[in-house]
Amino acid sequence: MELWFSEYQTKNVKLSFRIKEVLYTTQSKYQKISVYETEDFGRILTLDDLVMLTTKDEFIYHEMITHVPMLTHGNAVRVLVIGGGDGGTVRELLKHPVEEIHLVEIDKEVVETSKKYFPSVSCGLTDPRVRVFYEDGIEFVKNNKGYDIVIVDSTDPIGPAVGLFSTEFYKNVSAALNENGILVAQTETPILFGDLVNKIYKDMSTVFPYTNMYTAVIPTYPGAFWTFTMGSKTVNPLSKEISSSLPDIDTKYYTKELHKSYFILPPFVKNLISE
Ligand code: AG3
Repeated sequence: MELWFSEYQTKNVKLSFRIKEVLYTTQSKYQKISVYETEDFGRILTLDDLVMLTTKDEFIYHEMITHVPMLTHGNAVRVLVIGGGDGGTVRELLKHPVEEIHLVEIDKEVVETSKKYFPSVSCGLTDPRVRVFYEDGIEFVKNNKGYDIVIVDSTDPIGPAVGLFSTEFYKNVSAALNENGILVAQTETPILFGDLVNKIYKDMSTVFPYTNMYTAVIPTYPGAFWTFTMGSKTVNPLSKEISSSLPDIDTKYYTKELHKSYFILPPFVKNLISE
């Protein structure tokens, strides 16, 4: 018998993986968490039946959400990650000379699942520079400040993540950031959710004088083409040179040579966010 996992990316579009085995599934306080062993994409982690990562292509998302803001900033030492309980973003952050990483994940079971089933992703979570808080990131940013970078490594804007896409949240993040700090958030796909991408960009622009979108190809996310949006009070990523003295980082997708070009948007995306 053939076993398949499908994500309904919209009501009318599914992405399906033939699976060898269902390794784990549970209902946590917040969501359904599942782990599948697939034929072609390695292991996949889903939350409420939406693909969060596959071991085959997770490096693209985690490198791009981390190294683009880190290299733009140039000397970030204190970083906050909201969501990201799988640990992929933390693993990438640890390739930089950071002093302190706070990871705020609402669902402890996501962290535990990743530690058990995704050692290559969660490996940085036990590093002494990392502190994990099992709290709601929306509340956490109101009470914790002084970050160089805030990374919102969230799920889609449904359920508990809705508030992570609100203007009020962006304002609180702005207050939690140092003067030359940078917010970066995963901001969905312009292929299938154009209106949403437009709205997120607009909302971020009302809070941050510099709001810049960049993109990456992520085969297993809806539309296979994804956006990230960076906001800052003082840093314009387009005019900032990437210092050649920064250490080389071990990456498979991100490269310093392409850094600035990631912000050059295809005309359909540029038009979408200027509408
Ligand atoms: N990032 C999940 C992005 C949203 C994917 N959406 C979807 N499959 N419908 C968080 C997980 C990686 N740390």
